[in-house]
Amino acid sequence: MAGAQEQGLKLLGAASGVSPYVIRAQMGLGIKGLTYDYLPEDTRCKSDLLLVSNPVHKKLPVLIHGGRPVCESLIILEYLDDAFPENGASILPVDPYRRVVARFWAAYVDSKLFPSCIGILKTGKPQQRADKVEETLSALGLLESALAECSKKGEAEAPFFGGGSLGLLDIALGSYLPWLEAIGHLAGMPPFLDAARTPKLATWAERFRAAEPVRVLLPAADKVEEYISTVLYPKWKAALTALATN
Ligand SMILES: N[C@@H](CCC(=O)N[C@@H](CS)C(=O)NCC(=O)O)C(=O)O
Repeated sequence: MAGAQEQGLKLLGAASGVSPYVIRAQMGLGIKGLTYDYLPEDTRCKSDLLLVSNPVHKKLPVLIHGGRPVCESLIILEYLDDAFPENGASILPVDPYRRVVARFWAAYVDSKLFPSCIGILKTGKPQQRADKVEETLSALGLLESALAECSKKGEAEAPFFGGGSLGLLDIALGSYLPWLEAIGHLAGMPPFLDAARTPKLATWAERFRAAEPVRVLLPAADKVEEYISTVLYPKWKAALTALATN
């Protein structure tokens, strides 16, 4: 489905292949049927192109369209909808109220769910860890109710947060699925999403993993576990040591 408009689409992504944010952008590009050049970055040694394209946060992903950079994964998804309205399904709902609801929960997933969940591994203190587990489960409980509400489509329940097809919130939350699995496993806990506590989310997660273009983009949980063990644990340890010595 290549067209003149998509000329020069480049995605600055992570070489690790496990970044939920980069995967979001890839899912959006897949939904829109767009072809692009993938430029893998080593986050320990950022390229000049990344630093010039995202001088504020210096983070991935960055979508470059016709030489102009678009930063932040959720903003990239919105941009793809606006820039390529004729391509594939719409990522954001068309209805203005449903759009803001999707944006609200996508922001909640980033600002509350994921920080709580990764926080479980960042602390060695049992009480702090228990608090983070509680916060994660409570956030998932709220998302379970949000799914029931968002996926209402007439009388029947639609399969995704976005209704009949994957939308912004599906991608925002779904990109973290391998991370939730990996964090739960590393913390020695039962899975966060289970049929008894969050039945709708558990069924949604199965559907999400099987959907195109998710199937080929979502990394296996053990790859994320390896990344946490070999890259993040040492990084957190170094940060704690630096804090203690300053
Ligand atoms: N809010 C950003 C988060 C992006 C983010 O954290 N990207 C990671 C991907 S690995 C990154 O670039 N990390 C490198 C760094 O923090 O220096 C988004 O949604 O795009």
